[in-house]
Amino acid sequence: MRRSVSTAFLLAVLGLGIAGLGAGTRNFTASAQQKPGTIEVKIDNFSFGPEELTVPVGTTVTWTNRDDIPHTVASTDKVFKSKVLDTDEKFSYTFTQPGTFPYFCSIHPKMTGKVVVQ
Ligand SMILES: [Cu+2]
Repeated sequence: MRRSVSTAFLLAVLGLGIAGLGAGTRNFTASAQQKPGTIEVKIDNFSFGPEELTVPVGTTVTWTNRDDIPHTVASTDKVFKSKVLDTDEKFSYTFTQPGTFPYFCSIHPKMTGKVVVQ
């Protein structure tokens, strides 16, 4: 009798522990999805891809020049500006303020893009 009671008690504790673990895992997943990370923008064939993107505050955007000619990444409002990027060179900027950040290539001003930070 005593043994069966303690077994039932143990099973109950185990069950609570597993339920708690499950809740913990869900919370962890939710916060991981909200965490800002790094977003890649490819420069290729005289265009930025994606041309326009929306990211959470704190996100780092990395532009990589996949074209075989040099380009730059220059903020229209002079918030950031890369040096001239040769093929496969990268430029990164971390967006710490919400807002809309249009940019262009200063060598080919018809190349434009936009980052919206929320
Ligand atoms: Cu360019």
